[in-house]
Amino acid sequence: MKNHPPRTFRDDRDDEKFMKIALKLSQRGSGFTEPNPMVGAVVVKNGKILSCGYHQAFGLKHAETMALENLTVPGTTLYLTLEPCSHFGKTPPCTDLIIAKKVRRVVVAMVDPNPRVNGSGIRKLRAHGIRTRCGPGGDWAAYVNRHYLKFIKTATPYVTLHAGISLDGKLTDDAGHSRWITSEQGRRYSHSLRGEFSAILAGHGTILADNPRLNLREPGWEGKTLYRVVLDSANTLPLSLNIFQEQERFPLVIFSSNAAANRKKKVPLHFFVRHDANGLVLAEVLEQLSKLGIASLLVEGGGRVLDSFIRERLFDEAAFFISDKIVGGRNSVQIFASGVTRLEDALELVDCRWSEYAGGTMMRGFRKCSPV
Ligand code: AOF
Ligand code: ZN
Repeated sequence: MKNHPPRTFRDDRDDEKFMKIALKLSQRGSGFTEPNPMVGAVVVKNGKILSCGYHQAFGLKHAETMALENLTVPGTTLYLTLEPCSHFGKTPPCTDLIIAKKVRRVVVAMVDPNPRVNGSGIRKLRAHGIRTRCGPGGDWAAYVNRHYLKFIKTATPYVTLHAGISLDGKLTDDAGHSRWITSEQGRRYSHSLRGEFSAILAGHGTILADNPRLNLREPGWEGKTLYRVVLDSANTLPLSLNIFQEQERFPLVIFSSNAAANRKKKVPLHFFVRHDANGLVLAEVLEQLSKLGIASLLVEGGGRVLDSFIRERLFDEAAFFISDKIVGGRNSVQIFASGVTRLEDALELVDCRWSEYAGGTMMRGFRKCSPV
């Protein structure tokens, strides 16, 4: 057994500080790494950062490799937002590089639940006499990687509901129009939100009414691929719609009922699934999306689609853009038209964060008992 010096309070305080830097860094990969995680790495010696790295995009170098590959200094402390991998995947095990570079101490924010890692990275480092601490920044790390964590643990995409609603919870006016319930700035924020996800989903009604492109137009997402998922039970959407354009960068995935009269595939990723009284069976839709490697899904509406996801509790998070307008109207579409019968059954969102913008407020909150 090696004799390690006792850990001082100074060490602990620095661990939190450097892990925060690694976590901020990791988020630069947001939207580009899925279905793999965002990871940040910071290499420190004598209280100074010598190098750092982050996982930039799916299939590219792991964060640890980016931070260590050109480093020649031994005896460093390595801060990692996720346990290092110890398996041969698209890249060799990062633990081997950490050992070869004679890193003295490794601090990880959390264990990687990927069954191919799941503690083995930490065990390997310890077996080679590298002091390893797990935990600092763990809550933040789990929040940052919530898409990855749900997908790796349940093989189901992380689902976020997105809606632009009036102050009185309406998605449309009395005549059924939704343009524009939210302000210009709210719409820009909500477009940018799309970039954080692997896929975006909309129903047949929205596609016909708005003829949206469902693409990424805001700065910062250049080069990102985004799957567009459309629910079209009867398979009746005309090919002249905007959604059929730009399929190279924004692949189109269509789901129709296996009872549709027209069973002809309109795009290569056209799937026919079961249909019940409420529409397409969403669990089957999600299962198929997970087979495509889609780790996260932003559900953009319209009213019927949002209602189904809420009714079946098939969401993890909600991002609502609430405008400073009262719309009213008996025929206007509500956010959850089918509702609950008793107040005790109302859906509760937890850990809600509110931010203001010109003309409205954005709320992001989580479904209680989300499996993450
Ligand atoms: C990443 N980036 O910085 C780290 C990862 O298929 P591979 O070889 O890229 O391995 C993917 C797995 O490696 C991933 O699911 C996670 O368990 C582990 N760590 N992955 O993409 C990184 N550190
Ligand atoms: Zn790795």
